Amino acid sequence: MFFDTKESFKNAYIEAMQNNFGKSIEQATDVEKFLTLVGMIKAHANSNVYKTNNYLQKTSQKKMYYFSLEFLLGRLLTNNLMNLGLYKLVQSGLADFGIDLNKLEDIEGDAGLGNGGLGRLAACFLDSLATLRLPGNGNTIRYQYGLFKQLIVNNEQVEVPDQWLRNGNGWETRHPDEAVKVKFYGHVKVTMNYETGRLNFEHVDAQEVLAVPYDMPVVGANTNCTNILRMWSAEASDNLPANQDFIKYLNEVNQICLNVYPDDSTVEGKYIRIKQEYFFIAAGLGSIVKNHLQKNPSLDNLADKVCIQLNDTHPAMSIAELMRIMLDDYGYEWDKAWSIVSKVFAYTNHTVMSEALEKWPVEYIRTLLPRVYSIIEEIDRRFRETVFEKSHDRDLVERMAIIHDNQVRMAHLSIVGSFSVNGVAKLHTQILVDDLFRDFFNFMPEKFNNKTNGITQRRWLLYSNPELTELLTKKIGPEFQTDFSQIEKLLQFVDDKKLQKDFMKVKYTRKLELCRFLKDNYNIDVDPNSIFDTQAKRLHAYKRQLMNILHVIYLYHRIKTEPNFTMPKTTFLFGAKAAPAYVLAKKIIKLINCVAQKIDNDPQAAKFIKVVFIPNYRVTVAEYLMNASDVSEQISTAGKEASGTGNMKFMMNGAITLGTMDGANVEISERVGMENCEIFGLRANEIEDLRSHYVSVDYYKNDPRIMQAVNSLIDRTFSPEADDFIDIYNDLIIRNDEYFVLADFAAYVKAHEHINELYSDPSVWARLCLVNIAKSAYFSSDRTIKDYVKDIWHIKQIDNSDLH
Ligand code: DL6
Repeated sequence: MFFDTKESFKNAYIEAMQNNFGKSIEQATDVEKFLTLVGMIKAHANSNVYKTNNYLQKTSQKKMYYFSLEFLLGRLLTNNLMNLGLYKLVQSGLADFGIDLNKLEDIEGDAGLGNGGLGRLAACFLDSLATLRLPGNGNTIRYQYGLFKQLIVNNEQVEVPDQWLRNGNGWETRHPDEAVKVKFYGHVKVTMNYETGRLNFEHVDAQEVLAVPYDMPVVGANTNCTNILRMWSAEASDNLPANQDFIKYLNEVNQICLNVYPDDSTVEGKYIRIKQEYFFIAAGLGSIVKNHLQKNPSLDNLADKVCIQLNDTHPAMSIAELMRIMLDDYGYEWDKAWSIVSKVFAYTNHTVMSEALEKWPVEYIRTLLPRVYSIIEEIDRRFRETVFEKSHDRDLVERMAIIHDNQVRMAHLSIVGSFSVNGVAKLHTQILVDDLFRDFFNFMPEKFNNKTNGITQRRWLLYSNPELTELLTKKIGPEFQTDFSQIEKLLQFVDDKKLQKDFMKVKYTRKLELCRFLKDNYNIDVDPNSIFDTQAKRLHAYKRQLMNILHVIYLYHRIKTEPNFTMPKTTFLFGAKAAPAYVLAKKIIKLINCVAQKIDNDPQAAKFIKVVFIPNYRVTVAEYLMNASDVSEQISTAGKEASGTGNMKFMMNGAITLGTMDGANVEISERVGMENCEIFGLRANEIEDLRSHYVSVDYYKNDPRIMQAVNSLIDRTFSPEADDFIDIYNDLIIRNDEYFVLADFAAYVKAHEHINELYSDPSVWARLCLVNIAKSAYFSSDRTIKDYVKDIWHIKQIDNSDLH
C-alpha cells in the first residue's frame, strides 16, 4: 500500500479500490473513489501514528491531552494531503485516471463537531501541535450528528440534522478493545476496611455505559509526527442491572452522543448535557490512567507525565473524577491525591458572559454521579476552610465557593483544581483578573496567565488561498510557509506599487471563487467588483449583527431619499447560526434576510448595496469567505468578545478590521497600528461607566438616522407582518439595548464612511491590506501553542529523525 511516487500511488489506488469495493476505478462511484483515497491517506497517516507512539513509548515523555466538548475540524482531505506533502502527487495520479481531485474534495462533508470559535480553536491547536512535533492528543465525543444544518426557508432559520457520518468517517479507527466503562445513577456504598482503618466508597446499582474510542490521526505538516484525536462513542454495556427496562436503557445510551449541544433549557436537556460532559472525561481519564500504569508502577508521577488542558468548563468534572480514581480505585489518601491532581489540570476560560458560565443544580449532579458529587462537596468544603483561614471573611468564602445556592459553579471547580488559569486575549485576561475572577486572582495570582488565541496559517492561508501564497512566495521567498514569523518580511514591500496591484488581483480572483461557490451552492449572484464587507460568526446579541444590518437599513433610507446619494458598491455578507432556542437571534437572521430581499427587489438600492446571508455557515464556507473579503466586521460590545479568531483569519488574508476595542482586536490594532485598521466605538471601561445611566431611547430621539432605521423595524418596510420585528425593536427601545447598539451607532456610520474613503484609492487600500498580512505572524496558532508549552504544558518537541 505504501506509495511515494505517482506510479506507486496509482497501483496502490487500483488495488485499494478492488480490495475495498470489489470494483475497478471505472466501475466505482464518486463516493467510492473518495473513500478509497481517504482510506489510503489514513493508512499512510496511521503508519506515522505508529512511529510517533513507538518513540513516545521509548522516551516515556510527558504528553498533553486537550479535553474539549468541541472540535470543529471541517474537511480533512486537502489539509492532510497538503500536510503530508502528497497533494500534487495524488492530484496528478488521479488525473491520469480522469479523476478530478477537487471533485473528490467536495464530496467530503464538514466534521462539525462543535459550535463556533472554541471548537475551531481546538482544531487549530491540534494542527499546530502535530506540526511542531509535540505530543498532544485531543479527547472528545464522537457525535452522531454535528451541529445542525441551517436552511433558510421564508427568510427564517430552519434546523435539520447534520448527517456528517452518512458516508461513514473514513478517517477514524474503532478500538473496541480499549473501551472504558462509565457509570451513572445508583448510589454510594460506604464500608469500613478494618485492615487499613479506611472507609471504602463504592458506586453501586449504577447504570453502566460502554465508551468506545474512535481515533483519527492528526497529521503534522512536513513531519512524520502524527497525534490522535480520540472520540468516544456510547454503547450498551453487557452489565445490565436486574429489572432494567432495556429499551429505555438503549434510548438513554443513544442520547449521550446523539448531537452537539442538546438544548439545555429543559430539565431533561440539562441531564443529557451533564451526561455528555462526564462521559467523555471519564472515558478519557480511564484510558490515560490505564496507559500510564502500563509504563509506571503507580500514579505518583502522573503530573510529570500528563497534563490535561480543560477547554472551558465543560470538562471540569475531570478534577473530581481523577480524585475518585485515585481515592477509590488506587487507595490514595486525600491530600496526596489532591497534590497530584491539582498539578495535572490547566483551565482555559473562553467567555465572560454570565449566561455562558456553567452552573449545574446540585440535585442533578448528585443524582447522576453520586460519588463524583460527594468528592466535589469535599473539594468545596476544604476550599471554603482554606479561604476562611486566610481571610476570616464569610462573604468572600461564599463568593468563591464551588457549591453555592444549590448549584455547582463549574468555573470555580476548574480554578480550584487547576494549576493554571488562562484567558484567550490580553483584554479578556485583564477582565478575568480585574472583574470576573478577581477574588481568585487576589487569592492565587500565580495561577493566572494570558494566552492570546491563534489560527493555523496552513488551513487559513497556505491551503485555502493558494493565489496569495504564491504571490507572497515570489516576493519574500518560501520560508514563511514553514516559519510563519518570516511573513513580517513583507513589511518592507508594502509601498511597492506592483505588489499592491498584484495583491488586488489576487483579491479579485478570490472574490470570483467565492462568487462561484455562492452561485453553485445557493444560486446567489454577487458583483465581484463590489466591496466585500463580511460578518461571519455565531449569531449573538453581543456580537451585534443587529448594528450591522441597522447600518444597511440606514443606507437604504439614504438611497431612497437623497437624489444625489452615492457610495462605492458594497456587498454585505453574513454567515451565522443561531442556537435553536435563541428567539431574538433567530429574529435577527430573519431581519437580515428580509432586508436582503427588499434590496434585491429595488433596483435603485441594488445599484449600491446588496445583502447576502450565506446559509449553513461552517468551516468550508469560511475558507471561501475570509480570503475574499475586504472588510472584517468585528463589532462586539467592548468587553464581551473573549478573543475572536475570525478577526485573525481575515487579517491574515488582507482584510481590514472594522472593529471595536474588544478581544483580540486590541492586539491586532496594536500590531498593525491604528492607521491600518478602523477602530470605533466605546471602549470596555466606557461601556461599564455608561451602564448605570444609559438610556437608549435618548439616542433614538436625538439621532434622526437611528430613529428612522429603528422605526422601519415596525412599519412594515421589511416585512408585511407588522409585528415581525417588534421583539428587536423592544430590545433596543423598551429593554434599554443591553449591548449598546444605539450608543455606538453614530461612530459605526462614521467608521464605514472612512473605510469607503480609504477604499477609493486602490494603492492606499492595498497598502493597508499588505501591512495586515505582514503583521499577522503573532496570530498563528504555532505561536500560541509555543506559549502554552513554555508556560503551562512543559512538553518536549520530538526530533523528526527519531520518527522512523
Ligand atoms: O477562545 C475561542 C473563542 C473566542 O475566540 C470567542 O471570543 C469566544 O466567544 C469563544 N467562547 C465560547 C464559549 N462560550 N460562549 N459563549 O465559545 O471562544
